[in-house]
Amino acid sequence: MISQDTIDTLRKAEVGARRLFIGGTPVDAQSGASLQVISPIDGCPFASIADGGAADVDRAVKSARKAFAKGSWSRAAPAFRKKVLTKLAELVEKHAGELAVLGVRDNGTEISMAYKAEPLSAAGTIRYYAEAIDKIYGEIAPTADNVLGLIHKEPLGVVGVIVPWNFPLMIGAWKIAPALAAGNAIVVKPPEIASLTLLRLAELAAEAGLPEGVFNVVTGRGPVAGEALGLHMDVDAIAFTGSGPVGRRLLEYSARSNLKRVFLELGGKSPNIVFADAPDLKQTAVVSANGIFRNSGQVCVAGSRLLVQASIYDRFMDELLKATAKLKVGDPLDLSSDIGAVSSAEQLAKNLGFVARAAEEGARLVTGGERILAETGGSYMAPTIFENVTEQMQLAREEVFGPVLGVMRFGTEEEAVRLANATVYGLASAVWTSNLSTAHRMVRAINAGVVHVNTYGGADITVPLGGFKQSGFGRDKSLHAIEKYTDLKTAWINLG
Ligand code: TXE
Repeated sequence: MISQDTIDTLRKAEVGARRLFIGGTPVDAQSGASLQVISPIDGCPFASIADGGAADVDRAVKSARKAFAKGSWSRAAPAFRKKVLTKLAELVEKHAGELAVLGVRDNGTEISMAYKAEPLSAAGTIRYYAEAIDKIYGEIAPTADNVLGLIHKEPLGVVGVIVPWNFPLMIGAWKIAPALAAGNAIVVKPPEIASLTLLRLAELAAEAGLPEGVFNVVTGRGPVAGEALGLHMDVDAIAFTGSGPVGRRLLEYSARSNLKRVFLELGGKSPNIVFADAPDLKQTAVVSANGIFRNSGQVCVAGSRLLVQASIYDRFMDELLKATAKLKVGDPLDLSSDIGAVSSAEQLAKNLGFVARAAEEGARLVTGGERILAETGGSYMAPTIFENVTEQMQLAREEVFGPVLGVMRFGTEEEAVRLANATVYGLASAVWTSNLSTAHRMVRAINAGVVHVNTYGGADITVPLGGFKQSGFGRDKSLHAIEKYTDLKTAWINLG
């Protein structure tokens, strides 16, 4: 773990004006425009990023296409690609402190979480796909004797990567690493409110020996730079994590342009289901509180709907409130903070809007519900719990993406399944029970990409992540993710 002294030194580092990264070098946006970077820690600007536009995206895509066609990455020996990506993983680890603190200044995630979840996790992801490069084989089809059917796996070409601000490095790496491992060139559009770590990652990739033009970054606004990437005629695929409305736009852009593939990881309203026979109510409460409140609830798999069996309801709520009260909200660069700042003033206002509507609709506020530490100038929110939430309420249907938990009670297993599946989402879920049969039945019955049993979150890189229903399609993580970034080519050879 990083020390408080190191954090306190790094937090003062000058960041200045950051430029786009195209063709292996920093460049200005063609318009010369820039965007201020405001830290949610204190509401103060501390850097600026280039406000990239369509011309910059075009330049980045051309640079990526040129690098792809040249073949110094796309057709390089797998051993070379493995060496470069392994070196990149090492560099990310070496600069973990710098990257973690830079990211926290940008998006407010508590450093105790960000240090592991951002640079260290990204390094692990990059190393995982680096290791995979020389272990993936093509196939020989089971044909008749007079022909040979070969199935080649080829990179797609130019892949656009659009990621959100909650964990830009971790989520970015889930897409960047397999896309690069497969031999693609990429253009990354970071989130406008948290671009700094991905810009730094591109520099480290160049230092690791990635040929110029293979990894480009265009910072800027979603509806401008993001839209230009989505509409570009020479981008072969877009890998996206973010909101449902933008996911839908990307599908439209694809239809209106070149039918590029679009992979979407969208939001969730994930149920966390506690049965009366949960192994340890106290521990279940602690993990459940962390499962919604860490990073101020800005986690795509956050357990934002808590379903508690009626017979233990009062006891469990008691434990949950105790666990929540112990979570310390504060300066995200203080190692003792369990929860940092909400990513921006806009997001905080949106969260408070959800709170007001939940109260209007008749849910009962148990704790929190307000902005705190306003004197810092930053965006901090108290962990918030509502009970008596019904499935019709906004709080049960829409993703808040903030530290707001809605609690419902259930009687039977059937009722739990019905409530769990009563949303348009299907990203994550959890079941707490000591009964193996209940656990397995629930795993089958819940419509979600992941069902945790007796834990919440924490799955490693070896397993896929992604949603059912309107939580999107296409999986990040695991060897399955590489398939998204490769195309199959058949060679049908007449042997005479
Ligand atoms: O997301 P957006 P925002 C949800 C969450 C949150 C809400 C808004 O509910 O409150 O979305 O967050 C880029 N064409 N999630 O506004 O807008 C944008 O620049 C192309 C849940 O940050 O989806 C950024 O890089 N790109 C989610 C990225 O899309 C566009 C994580 C995501 O931004 C674009 C994030 C456009 N027209 C938000 N408009 C999760 N569950 O993980 C924006 N972008």
